[in-house]
Amino acid sequence: MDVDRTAAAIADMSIRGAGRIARAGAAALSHFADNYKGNDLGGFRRDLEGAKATLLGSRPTAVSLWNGVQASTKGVGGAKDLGEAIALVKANAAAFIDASEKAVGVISEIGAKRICDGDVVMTHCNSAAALGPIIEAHRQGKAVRVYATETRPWRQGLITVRQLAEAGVDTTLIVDTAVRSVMKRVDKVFVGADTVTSHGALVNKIGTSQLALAAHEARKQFYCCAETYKFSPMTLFGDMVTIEERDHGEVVGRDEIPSSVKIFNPVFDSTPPRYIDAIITELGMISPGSVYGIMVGQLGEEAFKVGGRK
Ligand code: RUB
Repeated sequence: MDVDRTAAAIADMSIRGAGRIARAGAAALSHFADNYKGNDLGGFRRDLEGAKATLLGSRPTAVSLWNGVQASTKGVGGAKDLGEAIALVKANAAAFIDASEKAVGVISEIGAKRICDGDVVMTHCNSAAALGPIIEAHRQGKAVRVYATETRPWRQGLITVRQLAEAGVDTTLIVDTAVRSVMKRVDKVFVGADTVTSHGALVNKIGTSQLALAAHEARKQFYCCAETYKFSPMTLFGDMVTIEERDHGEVVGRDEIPSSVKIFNPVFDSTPPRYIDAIITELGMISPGSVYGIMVGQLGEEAFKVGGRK
């Protein structure tokens, strides 16, 4: 799909979920490179910047999209000619998509080991990375039962319960307001991530922090499943994560309530690291405090030299 259509599909959420939007962004840049009609390298680089900006303007919170776009365009500045630049974007994008898909497989294997026979797991929204371990544990023959939240207002929980049911997992749908009450029946919480900050905070679907608080209060384990391309390099340098606010029409019809009532529809929230037992990544199970070291390793020392930040 081309860049404009991909950006529109991400914005209207026909493509959603941090991993999927990152792969869609990479695929759109590959399509852009493959179909480039110009004939000079300078023009390609300029148009590529425009394509990146279009994609990044679609949704603000998931850093996975930014990391996918950066990974797909790495090295273009050093390309000798147009052909090399085009080939580079296509190869980078394909490598990113492949690594992203494999990462979910590794997270599934690692996460499944944290699920014991007979465990009851709660999950929120719809996350491929969080469902992977549950489905893998079930595939391994462990008896696992799941409580999945509805996830207002988009009701991504319905996608989750369909996927779990299709995989044969014993699944119960609950409304979001039932989280604290149901937590006493639960052993572990598994959720995904849109962004993980350098100090290990988790930015994920609105309501995630309520699950974390309820799990903490009930002394239940809380796991975040996140590929490392959901780690935000910008947060290392002090930037805040932008929490997306979406249209009030997603919450309630305007004519259903008095016109004087305002509607606030933030779609992500932040869970402090102290409520997270571990982050399950493709590099292994880590503490929230280890995120900083992994990001520094991935960025390289150059980024931290005074004036070195691009
Ligand atoms: C989706 C959401 C998911 C993460 C991780 O929000 O919060 O938990 O994106 O998903 P939305 P995955 O529906 O608003 O995009 O593990 O699939 O990347």
